[in-house]
Amino acid sequence: DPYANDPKRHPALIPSSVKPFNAEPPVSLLIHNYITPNDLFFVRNHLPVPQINIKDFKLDIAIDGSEKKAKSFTVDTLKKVFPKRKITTTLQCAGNRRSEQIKIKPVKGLNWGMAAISTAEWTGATLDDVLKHCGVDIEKVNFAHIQFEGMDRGPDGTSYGASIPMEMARMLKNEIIIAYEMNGVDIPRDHGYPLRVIVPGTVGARQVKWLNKIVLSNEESGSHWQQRDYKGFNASVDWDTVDFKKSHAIQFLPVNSAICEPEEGQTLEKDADEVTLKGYAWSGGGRGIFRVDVSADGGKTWRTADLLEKPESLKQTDYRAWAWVFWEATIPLPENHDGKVELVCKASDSQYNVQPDSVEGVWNLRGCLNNAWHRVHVNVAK
Ligand code: MTE
Ligand code: MO
Repeated sequence: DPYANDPKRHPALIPSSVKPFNAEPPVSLLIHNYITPNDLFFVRNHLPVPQINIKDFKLDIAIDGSEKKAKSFTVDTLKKVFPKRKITTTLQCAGNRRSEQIKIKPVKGLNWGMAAISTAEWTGATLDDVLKHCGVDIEKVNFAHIQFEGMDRGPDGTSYGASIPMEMARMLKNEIIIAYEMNGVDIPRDHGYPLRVIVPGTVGARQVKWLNKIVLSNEESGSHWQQRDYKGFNASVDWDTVDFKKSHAIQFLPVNSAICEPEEGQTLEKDADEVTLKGYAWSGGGRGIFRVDVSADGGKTWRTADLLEKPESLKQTDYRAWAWVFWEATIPLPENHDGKVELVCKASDSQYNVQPDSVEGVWNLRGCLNNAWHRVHVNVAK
């Protein structure tokens, strides 16, 4: 069993698959802590967790077609040679909220609820510093992509891999880090021990765990996950007509939000005339959240939620906002509600991108990128 050496996991995590291990925390716990505790951080593994002996571990940096220019670093060297950079980011899987798409029409992918998203403070060396040390200037280099390879391997021997365009590395200069700590401790095995790349504002799939190779190249990563997965399609594309070559790899994520309290199917207090909603909102690309709107009548009328203060130490602006915001709103219930109420939330980000209204409109055969208005149905006891 290639999964026999996987680490122990927190019993509160809700698995969507066990081998490989994939799990999300209960939503009530998700919004309990602005920084997700490591053992409650959602886990998305495509393969067995590799067993790594730190004594033998090296990160190789290579330039495509010129193996001679490869440089290697131990984790100790990364810690000693480069200034420590800390960054708090929210990491979201492209499949977050997929279960809402599955309800409409089956898709291929894990049945994620709304907690395939978590936030941590990462510490590491910036990619920029490390490349500079290798004689590479991100501003001037001619290669079009940066590829990342992990140490987890499939039965055919190929490892997990992904890439980002060099243009993104330039935009995110000083923000992309080769992380060795997660919330102040060594990165736990499930999350990439000993190294993972953190690309703020970007889909989880590019933030390669168990990172042991970086390649500068004119090609995107050739991996299955870059080429034949994690891409967007319209709702009419099916498995007979899909052409992965014609779609872009998902990178920066769209604006999203979800109601974590109350939960679907919950019964509110007897004769309640108002309801308190709590949840999260986040957008990719560094776009902060300008507003979260909530409705208690399925989206006919709206009120604006309160955005809760982020920790002072974050110092993130509306245009370099890498971490989520929590929000709350207490709103009246509609007068003629028949005991059933549809609660809705939607967020606007700092470029005034707004969540689309229907899951039908964003449905796709892989069930990725669900950022439709989030709806929760509750009962009101009479
Ligand atoms: N890196 C490696 N090496 N192997 C993986 O399976 N999964 C990716 C990404 N990096 C993956 C990986 C995906 S799809 C996501 S959403 C994130 O890791 C999940 O990170 P987490 O498990 O720390 O939450
Ligand atoms: Mo993912």
